[in-house]
Amino acid sequence: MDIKHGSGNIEANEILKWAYEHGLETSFQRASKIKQCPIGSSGACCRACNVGPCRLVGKKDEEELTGVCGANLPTVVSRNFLRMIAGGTAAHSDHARDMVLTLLAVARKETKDFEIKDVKKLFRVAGILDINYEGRAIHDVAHDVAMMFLQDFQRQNGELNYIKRAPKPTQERWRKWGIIPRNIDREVCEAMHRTSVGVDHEPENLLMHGLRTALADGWGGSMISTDVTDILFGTPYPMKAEASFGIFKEDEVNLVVHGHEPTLSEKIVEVVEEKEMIEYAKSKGAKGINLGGMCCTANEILMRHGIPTAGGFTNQEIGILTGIIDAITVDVQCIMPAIVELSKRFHTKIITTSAKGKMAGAIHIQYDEHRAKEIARQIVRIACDNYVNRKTKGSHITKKYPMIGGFSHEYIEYMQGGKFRASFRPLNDAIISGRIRGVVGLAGCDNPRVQSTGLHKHIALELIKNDVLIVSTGCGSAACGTAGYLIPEMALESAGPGLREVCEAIGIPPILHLGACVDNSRILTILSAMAEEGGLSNEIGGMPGVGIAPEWMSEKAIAIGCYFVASGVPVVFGGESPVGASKEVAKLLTDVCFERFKGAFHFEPDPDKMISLTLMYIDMARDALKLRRYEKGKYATDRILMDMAARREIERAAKPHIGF
Ligand code: BF8
Repeated sequence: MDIKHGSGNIEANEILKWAYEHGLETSFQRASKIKQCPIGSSGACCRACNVGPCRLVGKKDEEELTGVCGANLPTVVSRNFLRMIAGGTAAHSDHARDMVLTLLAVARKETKDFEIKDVKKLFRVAGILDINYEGRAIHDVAHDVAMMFLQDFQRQNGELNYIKRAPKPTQERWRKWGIIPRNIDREVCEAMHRTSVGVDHEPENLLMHGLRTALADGWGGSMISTDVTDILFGTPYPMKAEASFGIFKEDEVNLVVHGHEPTLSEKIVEVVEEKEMIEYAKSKGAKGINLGGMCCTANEILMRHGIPTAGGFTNQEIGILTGIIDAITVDVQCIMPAIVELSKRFHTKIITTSAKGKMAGAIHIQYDEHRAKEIARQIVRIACDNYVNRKTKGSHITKKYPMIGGFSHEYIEYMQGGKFRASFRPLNDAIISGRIRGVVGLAGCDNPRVQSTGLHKHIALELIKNDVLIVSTGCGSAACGTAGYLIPEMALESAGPGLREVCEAIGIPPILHLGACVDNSRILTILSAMAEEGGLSNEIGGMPGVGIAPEWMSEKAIAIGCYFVASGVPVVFGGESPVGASKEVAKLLTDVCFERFKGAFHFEPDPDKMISLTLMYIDMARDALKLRRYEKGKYATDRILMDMAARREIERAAKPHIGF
């Protein structure tokens, strides 16, 4: 299949081929028809006021290329980038706010539909927040935790609650450069203010506020969301599930939950098990109710209940093309409006549930945490009623892959020493000895402009071959799951000898599914625990770890990339660079960020160069920490399929960073 019309997933490609033959369009065809605007995609289009838009192109030096008001190219590029960070931070953090409000409703006993499932986690979080929990009623502690989290959306000065979870040297860097967030809403609001016409014109000043805003996401919105979700629904531990389009069943009602906030989907998981609901499905001629997930909602319910996933962002239309999804319920983020039109060619009902996210042509059922179960039942009944309307033949295929998901911070700690000796010592030791060369967070979206999910697969395979342990989140996890990579056998088949030994000893896959996109915050706390454990870097910066988002498309991915960079993790993103128009801004994001925080933000479209850059950062960190660099008497990097010219080019590009 043509790379422009295909996914990197075999089953998805089969369905796409069928759709192509039947004249049905998806994001893959639209991406090949609609060319990216080269000016906008490189950050050079200024839309800050109605004098423009001004397109800053031409042969002059970048400082001399200006819009009508005189804003030059580096200013415009950094303003556009800051707006992306603000958008991503707002999305994760508004999700977090809803989670906290649900926790508050539970604490105040305003809803009977939710409870505190993980009291241990509640007490752990209370302890971090310096809230006394011993001998107190659970609901009182939950109330104090929720109120403390709400402060992160309110206080005008001071620091976010969770800043203290970072290693002290990391915090010191943030204080030195003035990027500690005060409250999430303030940083997002200020980002919008600074980037409105005629305010902040200094690229460095704009980008430092960008990092502050991003930290409000990573150590604020995303981390709060992860913790509150664990408190309400349980901290994940490894759970068997299945992935790909074969999860849908011909003879059952197929209902898909898609989006991000896990409150309603948790209730749907419960009600599909109710006898009354199953009888209702049977009354419509189905054998039962089959629940599946998509995007990050899928990750949330997969890692807590083993609910199967149909995949990530680009799979939402392909799911409809199977012809056997009876209803898809969506809430917020990463929902393609195209699914409404496509669903009309089949019988699939699209149900929106958030006042923040409606679509013309969809059914809207307003979610309310105070009557969540009742709403969940209403949605399940719609799916059951629609089962009888399956007429149009789709392209259902039955292949699915087993997978394991749900490696939380707490479980990773537990798996390294059991209940009484849980620690990060074995992981640190494996890195020190060189059995594990480094750790990569494989995150971010899948993207129809590249061979969607194909880059995740390629990069994941090459890295585990090179003894790099992968932790995956979001659609990165979905891509690995639908490729059949999230099983322990992958270690035997594809991992390098050191990584294989570690995986076999613990009984884990070489790619650990950590959850949804907000769960990238779990990577931050894991890195902080590794720093505290000792033997590696005493801060997050300087660890042999890198973040990769090969197919990113969302502003949320940019916010995640930036909070990793500010926390000290080098990051490599694929695709076009949103700051590609300005060398000055690109330099600020690489050299300057590295100097200040030990993180750097690279955009590199070539997948093999992405891998080389990643291994180079890992090996540089290993060298600086004086860890073993050789594997069986040769440089581990020799395994990468790159010619010397390409290697020299990357080393030259990274030269200013060498010497930590
Ligand atoms: O938050 S990885 S496409 S689904 S933005 Fe969206 Fe990207 Fe997927 Fe979850 Ni994250």
